[in-house]
Amino acid sequence: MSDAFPALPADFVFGAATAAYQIEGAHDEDGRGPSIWDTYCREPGRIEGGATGDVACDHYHRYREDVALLKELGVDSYRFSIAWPRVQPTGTGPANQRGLDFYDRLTDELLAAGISPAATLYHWDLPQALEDRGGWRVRETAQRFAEYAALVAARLGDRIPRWITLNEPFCAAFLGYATGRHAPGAREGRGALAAAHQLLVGHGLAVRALRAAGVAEVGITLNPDRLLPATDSVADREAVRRAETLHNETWLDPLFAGRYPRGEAEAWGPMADGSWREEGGLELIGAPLDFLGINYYRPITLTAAPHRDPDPVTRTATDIRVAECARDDVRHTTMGWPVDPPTFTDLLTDLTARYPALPPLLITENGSAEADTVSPDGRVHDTDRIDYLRDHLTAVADAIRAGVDVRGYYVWSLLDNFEWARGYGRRFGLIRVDYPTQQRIPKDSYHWYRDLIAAHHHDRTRHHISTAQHTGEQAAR
Ligand code: IFM
Repeated sequence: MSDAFPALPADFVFGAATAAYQIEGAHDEDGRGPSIWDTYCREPGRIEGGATGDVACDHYHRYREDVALLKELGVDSYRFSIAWPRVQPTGTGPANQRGLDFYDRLTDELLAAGISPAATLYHWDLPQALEDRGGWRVRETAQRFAEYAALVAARLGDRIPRWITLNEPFCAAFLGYATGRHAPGAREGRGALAAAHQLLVGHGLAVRALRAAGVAEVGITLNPDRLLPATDSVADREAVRRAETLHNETWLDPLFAGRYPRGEAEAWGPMADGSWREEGGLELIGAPLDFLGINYYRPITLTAAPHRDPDPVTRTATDIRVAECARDDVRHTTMGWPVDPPTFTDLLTDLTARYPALPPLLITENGSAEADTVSPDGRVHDTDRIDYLRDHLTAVADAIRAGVDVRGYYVWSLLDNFEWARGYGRRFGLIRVDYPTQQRIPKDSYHWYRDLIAAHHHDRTRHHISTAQHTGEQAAR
């Protein structure tokens, strides 16, 4: 491995990630039904610039070109998500085969390119018909999710080895049902806690369905946060404590410690009565997993926000937006997020210490939104993104050296895409997308990542050859 690149284990998996609603477009083709994001984007004032995912990167029609770019990049694995409303337009009933056909074609294209597919079942695009019946607040949605998982696995489970049930359920529950910053745009503390629980139950039921279908690997992707108090004051430390419950323990405790979060009574008061939980929930949620996916971008520095909102859940979820401090000691990306790679190592080592039952980790997202421009030479010289990726991969290598079991890393994202409430103004891609023409321009970071992967593969081959030679020589002796 060249000195310019972080040293990672020989069998480390390099990948790139995307999500259906952010790239596919084709919002009403081949029988796809509306999702909560189609509805939310049409509500005035929700999305910057009034953008929608109707066309996005037109990946639905251009997936062959995009897989060719992945092949050229040299990734071992590609993480994409499956749109539930393509498979079940109203969230129930038999599979819409035309919807599944798309993922069938994509999967075969990836396999033919030598790339291992990794599929996320839920990256936030709930069929609108299910939201109309209560959405993630109700148990029925968790049950429907498991049925959907079974339909998809029956068609694709023989060729997709790696399955992720949910992506960042924190966002689905608390941005979707508490702050209203994501679809479906609700602001209800109790509803958000119920959604958090039913998302986890849905995960547990989907794990069962995927295991029954015999798929190779099952996991979930969380976005645990590294939360830091702005000062040592009691108020700031309490703000961090409540945020710990909301962001981290709500997910990690039932999944990996067999308990509901200890801090919830203190954080949510009477709302923490758990009236929405059923018996046996913990057993279902805590089913053993093959890996935990971690999405990490930046630390959050918090100061206590003025408590205007009487609902402790919506208040804590909203506090993050109100109380997150900009820092003057580090650079910020165009998301306004501070760049502080050592906090990534801290997060990974801390999680490993706090949750002894954690399965192996995969970094399922990491990347940065930068103010990219096309230079007169026709290229995108995104040196800030290269620095970000190198420094975060180095942070992962440091965590591995400290004893954390990290098996792979997926860059977010392959393509510039629809960044939810921020519309198309934030660019995370290794590949620039010129939206009016849909032209793809690989950025300098794409070439950097390609070289890193090639160097790693080269070293791996050399290692195998020298090990084989060594073993051969020993046998000959
Ligand atoms: O674009 C999102 C992705 O959908 C989920 N994780 C964070 C990314 C950047 O905000």
